[in-house]
Amino acid sequence: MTVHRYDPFNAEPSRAALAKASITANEAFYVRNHGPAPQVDPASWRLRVDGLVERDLELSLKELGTHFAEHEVVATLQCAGNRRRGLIDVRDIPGEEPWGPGATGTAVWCGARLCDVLAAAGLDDDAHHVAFLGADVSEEAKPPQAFGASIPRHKAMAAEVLLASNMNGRPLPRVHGAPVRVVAPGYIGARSVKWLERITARSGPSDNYFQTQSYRLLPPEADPDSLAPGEGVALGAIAVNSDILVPDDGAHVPAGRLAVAGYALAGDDRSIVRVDVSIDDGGSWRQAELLDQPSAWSWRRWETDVEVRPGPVEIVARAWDSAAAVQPEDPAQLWNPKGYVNNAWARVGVKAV
Ligand SMILES: Nc1nc2c(c(=O)[nH]1)N[C@H]1C(S)=C(S)[C@@H](COP(=O)(O)O)O[C@H]1N2
Ligand SMILES: [Mo]
Repeated sequence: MTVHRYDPFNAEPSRAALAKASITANEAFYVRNHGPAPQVDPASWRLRVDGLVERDLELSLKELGTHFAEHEVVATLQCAGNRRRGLIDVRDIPGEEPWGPGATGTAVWCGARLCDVLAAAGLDDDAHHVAFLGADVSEEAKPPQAFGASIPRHKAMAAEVLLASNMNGRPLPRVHGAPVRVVAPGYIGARSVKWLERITARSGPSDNYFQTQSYRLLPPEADPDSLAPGEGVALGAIAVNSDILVPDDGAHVPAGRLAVAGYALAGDDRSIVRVDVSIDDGGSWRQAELLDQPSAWSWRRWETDVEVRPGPVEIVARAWDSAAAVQPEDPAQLWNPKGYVNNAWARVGVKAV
């Protein structure tokens, strides 16, 4: 893992580690923390459900596990800051982690469905959003506060959203939010709140810093340090994206036939329908083969091969989703002050010898 920061811990795996399998090993799964990872005692942990509900709930880990059926969802998480380095290359983004390709990963998540827990509490008619609060306190937030987020009611009631206590067949690791985290597939990673302690039904979105001031798409001229809450647009569903995982950027490869592989991810309920690969900067494209997807909520891996002549070669890729959205070519058009959602064409440079 490349460690961007030790305190709080932030790290991402290499392209090669991500390329290994369609399910990312826990040890190779990126970690994105905004504060110190809390050590939560599972015996005394309680999940509170309150706000615009008919009945407040307070659930122990055992109650969550026995009163609610366990479900499994294979889902890809992706940080809104994934591939930020491509935006930093356009113009510097001070104070934000320079994530490369690895702030994403796919796991088998297991736990109660959020919609089942919300049904037990009974959502009021005017509960249009469901907010989450974690146990970790972030000094990054102004003022310092626990990490929180919200998702709209229709997403909160969707079957794919889990309160996960298990990741790839193992108890949820501490860095990934033990004992229980939200997994909101198809939404930016920031909505999948770790070390979950509280679920609040609200008429509006969460008023937590990470919903009202951070993880927002701002116009290029906005100053992220003097934002009024609510400026810009809160990120939610993920935009179509892809990356090349093989070969690695900067690799020396034999001239001739070269295997190229990667992943593509469509946000929310969309799917990947096509991936194009080019070695002449988009002058001509060939369609990659789309591999079987472990679930509708996971990335779609793809592969193809290209013929490379000796010398430097830049390989580019772009994915299309079922809403006919395609990745844009130019990261300069996407640059934003917090460096979110770089879904420009994937690029890796190799030298064929
Ligand atoms: N409580 C809490 N939840 C959190 C975060 C956090 O810092 N604290 N980071 C969020 C962000 S920005 C992302 S991208 C994902 C990362 O999940 P992971 O570290 O398990 O990969 O968790 C989200 N949930
Ligand atoms: Mo994130």
